[in-house]
Amino acid sequence: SGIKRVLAVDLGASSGRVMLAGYDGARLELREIHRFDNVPVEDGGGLYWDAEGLLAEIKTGIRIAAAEGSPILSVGVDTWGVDYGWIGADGRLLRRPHHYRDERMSRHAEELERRVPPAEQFRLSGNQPAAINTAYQLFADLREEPELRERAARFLMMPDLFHYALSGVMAAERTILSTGGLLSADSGEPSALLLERLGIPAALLAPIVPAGTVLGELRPELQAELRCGPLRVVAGASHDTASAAAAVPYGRGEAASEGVASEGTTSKETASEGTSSEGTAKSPAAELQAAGRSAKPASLPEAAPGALTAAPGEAGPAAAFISCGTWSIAGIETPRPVLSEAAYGSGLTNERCFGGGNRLLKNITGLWLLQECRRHWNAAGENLSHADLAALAESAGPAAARIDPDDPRFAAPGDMPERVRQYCRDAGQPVPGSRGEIARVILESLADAYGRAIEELEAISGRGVAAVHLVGGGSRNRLLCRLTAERTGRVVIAGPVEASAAGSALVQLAALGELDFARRAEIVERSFALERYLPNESS
Ligand code: ADP
Ligand code: LRH
Repeated sequence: SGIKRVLAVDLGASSGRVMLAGYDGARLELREIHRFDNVPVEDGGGLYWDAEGLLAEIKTGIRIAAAEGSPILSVGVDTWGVDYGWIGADGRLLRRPHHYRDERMSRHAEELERRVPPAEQFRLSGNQPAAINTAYQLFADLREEPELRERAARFLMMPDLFHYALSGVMAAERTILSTGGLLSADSGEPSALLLERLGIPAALLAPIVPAGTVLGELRPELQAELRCGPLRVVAGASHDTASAAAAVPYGRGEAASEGVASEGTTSKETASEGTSSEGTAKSPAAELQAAGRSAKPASLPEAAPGALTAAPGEAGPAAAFISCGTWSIAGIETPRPVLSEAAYGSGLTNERCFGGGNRLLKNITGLWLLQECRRHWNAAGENLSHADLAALAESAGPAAARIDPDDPRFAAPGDMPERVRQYCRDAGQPVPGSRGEIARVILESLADAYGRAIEELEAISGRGVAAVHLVGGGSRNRLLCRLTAERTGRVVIAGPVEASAAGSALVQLAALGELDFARRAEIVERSFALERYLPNESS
């Protein structure tokens, strides 16, 4: 048939999925083949990822997809940022990869700062100096486990690790490597200066490849084991945020907010047009009506997809995105890394895109806060789904307190509901009581943080932000979408939900010569139900 199929494996910090993407030349169809939780492992006080378990899940997904019988061209894996595994001289993983929330990093902060002052780290790499950065983690490992200097042949970032297991080829894909503070912002090559200051031997890095590199074929043993054909292994934009950004349908709906960004006021319209075709999902307009507010359909001009705003990196109004999963990453694409004092001071970071551009980003502690609350409540006998929590937050009504989602007290796993309460107590604010109230405090605080981040991105990039694309699992949370429209004062275009998998599929198909990436926005618009939320007056 004319349908080209690829497998997109998307591993988030909270869950993983194997998605089968079919492209017929116009639309991309994504179908979930296999989904699993990504559960960190605690061992001897350390926090790790179960890499072997994740590989087994990836293999299960490939096996199930192959059993359907239609030919599959390729498989590609994208994952969360900054983490990596150590590979020994025999080509095997030396031990479980550390989780970025592992607490060992606190023991090295002082020495790291002495070796590379944070402002210099930013200037050199373009990455905000956060404790979770790959460069810092490598430094900590080499100090705490000096034997690694003898035993380790390489370190491989998480997607590279899985691509290696699948193809036998070791490579360092640039978008994922660019999350860790190791690359020079200017060249995109390893920074010799940073490596030297941190005592990280350059030989530990695998050869660097650009996003969209066909690494090889699935290893013959795996083809036999999984009963599948010789599908290729493609290193796509293998950082999940880079993949998600590759699926942002820039151009759609931005014109609707003209005047909003420039005048700095919010639209008088209180409704947005729902385009969802998902099951029984209510449109935002219907939801607002249900909530007792007036709703009238917004008049949005029909325009050629992609024609409403300048492409990323060009002058003129831009669309920003917020990739909303375990983390919330607010970003805007720029032609080059932005290394100004203001960017550093505002906590922004720069990461590489598929195709070579730059993303100027703010990493905000995201739905992690809600995930940990859910874990805590469910451990105590509840059985709350993500949708249940969103509904509780909705019915709790506006929150009377706010937290700073990025406060360090929220970083490690633990009793998140109590930490939220304690934060409010310490700040002399009303303390939320019920589950819904706590969830509402979190969601409103996140939306506030998004509002601040969009202002900063706009000011520092010098590009007016006309619209915000909210993608990832969090785009399922209508309250969050609505609050984001309110607090950013911009039209919010929600979806795709599975943006990282969609981006992975688009990049794989482009790498195989089956898709023109320049048409991606139009393809995404045609393929996924996107919903628009207009900023309104009441909050
Ligand atoms: P990651 O890739 O980081 O693991 P996802 O993009 O899968 O994260 O997003 C997961 C988050 O999406 C959950 O923590 C939850 O807050 C939100 N989410 C998922 N499904 C729903 C839903 N039905 N309603 C509301 N929120 C949801
Ligand atoms: C989101 C993400 C983000 C950060 C974090 C560690 O999943 O990739 O961009 O790098 O994980």
